[in-house]
Formats: sequence, C-alpha cells, structure tokens
Amino acid sequence: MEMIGGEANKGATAMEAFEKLEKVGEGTYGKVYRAREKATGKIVALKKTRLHEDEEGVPPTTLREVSILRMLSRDPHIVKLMDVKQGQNKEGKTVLYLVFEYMDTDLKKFIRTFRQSGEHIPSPIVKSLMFQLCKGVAFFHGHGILHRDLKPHNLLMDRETMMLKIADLGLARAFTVPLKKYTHEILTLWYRAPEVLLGATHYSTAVDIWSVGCIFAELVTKQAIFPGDSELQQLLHIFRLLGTPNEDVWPGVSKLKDWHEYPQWSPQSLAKAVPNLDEMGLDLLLQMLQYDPAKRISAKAAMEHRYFDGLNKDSL
Ligand code: INR
Repeated sequence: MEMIGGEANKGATAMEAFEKLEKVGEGTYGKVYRAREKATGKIVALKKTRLHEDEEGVPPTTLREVSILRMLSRDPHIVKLMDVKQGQNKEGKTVLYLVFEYMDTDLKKFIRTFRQSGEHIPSPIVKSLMFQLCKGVAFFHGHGILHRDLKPHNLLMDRETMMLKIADLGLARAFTVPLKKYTHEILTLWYRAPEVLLGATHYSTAVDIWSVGCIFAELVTKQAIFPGDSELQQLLHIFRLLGTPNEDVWPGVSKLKDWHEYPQWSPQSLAKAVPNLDEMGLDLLLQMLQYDPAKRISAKAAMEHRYFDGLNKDSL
C-alpha cells in the first residue's frame, strides 16, 4: 500500500474507527460528514473523496496535494487536516477519507441567519471575519498556492468564538477545477474574477482577492454583490456596477480569449451598492475589486489597510 500520511497515519484503512453522523455538506470534491472518533469521542469532519482516475492506488499528484494540505493546515485560519485514510468502495475503486477538524457552521449559513432576522452583521464582526480571511489567504498565497474557489460556503466558522477557517483547499489542483460538482450541481460563479470569466489562461493570486472582495460586500449587505447565473450574466453584473472595462483601466483585457464587445456602462458608486460600509472599508473593497489583476491589492497588503486599524489583530 502506498504511503499517504505522515506520523499521524496510523491504520490508514480502518474506517471503523469513526462513527458517521449526519452529512453536513458537499465540497466540490466529495461529501462531508460529521463523525465521531470511537476511541476518543472526538467530533471530526470526514470527507470522502473518490479519486478522479480509475487507476489503482492514489495518484502521485493527489499525494502531493495531501502533503500541501497538511502543510497549509498549520495556519490557524485554514481548516486542519488531521489524518488521511485510504479505503475501497464496493466497486473496488480507491477512495480517500480526509479527517478534518469539525466546525459548526459556514459563512453561507451565518449570513443567511442574519438575512432572515433582518439584522445587520455587526461591523466589528465583519471586520474580524475579513481580517481572518485575509490572514488565511495571505498564508497560502505566501506558499504559492491559489484557492480558486473562495466563497461563503467554503469558509467555516465557530459561532461561539467567531473564528473563521478556510476549507476546500489544495485538492483543487490535483483534480483540476470541474465545471460541475460530481453531483452535477452547478458551481456558483458569483465570486469568480473577471479574468477567469474572460478566459485568461495564466491567472494569479489576484483571483482569490476578487472573491474576498465579493465576500466582503456580501458580509455587509447580506446579498451577493454579483449574482450571475451564467458566465455572460456574471460578467454583465460586474460591468454594470464597476463599468465596462477597457484597455485604459485594464491593459490587455481586449486580448483575452473570451473577450467580446459588450454594452458600455460607466462605473456606479460602490458606496450606493454597499451602504453601511464606512469610507475605509469602501477603499479596501475598491482595491480588491480592481479589474486589472496587477492593480488588485494583495492579501498581505490588505491586512495592513487602515480599515483594520483598531482591530485587536494579535488575538486572531
Ligand atoms: C460544516 C459544514 C458545518 N462543517 C457545512 C462543512 C455546514 C455546517 O462543510 C463543515 C466542515 C467541517 C468541513 O466542519 N470541517 C470541514 C468542510 C470541508 C473540510 S471541505 C473540512 O473541504 O469544504 O469539504
């Protein structure tokens, strides 16, 4: 059997060690269950991942991704991968079980409860969540890793402590980002950067910052800022608010693979689109939603932005 774990890889096939409780979510690459480790009673999140290829064993790319995931989970704002176990399904195909720490909610659910109660998310909470998000993103960007699918559903939270942790990371590269979930559920486009939508082939850490900006706006308004239902509609949502981009604001945009002629809109006020965000917050948001990826703020620079002045950063 191949080696899939480090020191923590005791009994890599013994899934009897866990009692599966309810299904809590569906990541892009597999179902996630709340589970109890029988020996300790500890509650964990168990993610069953069917491997893409039908080859035997675990492909080396996956092994590499698992080790990246282990390395990244050293950061307090990235969900901790505790163990990896290898098993087989009924058809004899290899499955991987990733054992993660358990978090009781995600940002999508958190935002929804505020939307339903009609209350705003208090601005100190928005600020704290945004800082934690920037910190986690800065950590994996610092290691040359892109997430490429940041969205509220992938941001786990502890309601008690307001700790935020980024999930659904790393394996993205082993499996290549699919258009649809393995369940054929359609993936959301709402957080996708314009360069990705326009067919850029070489994209950068800036794609994640765009998503972070969209999440920032959504925390403030409790509504997605660009809720497109197709790639074209997604672009048009962005263009209607931020203005149709051109070579002046974004050199090279008209050379991108999927660029066409679009209706010409001029930029609208971000302050009107995201009311209740203070001037400093609007400045940061604007820097995250720059069209030109090269002009978009980095996660590290965002952490130093004046919007976060007065936040007790050391406690996060
Ligand atoms: C919850 C999820 C609680 N906890 C959804 C969820 C709703 C309520 O996805 C989840 C996870 C958890 C989760 O506690 N640990 C992990 C998800 C993922 C990894 S992943 C680890 O990678 O997004 O599927």
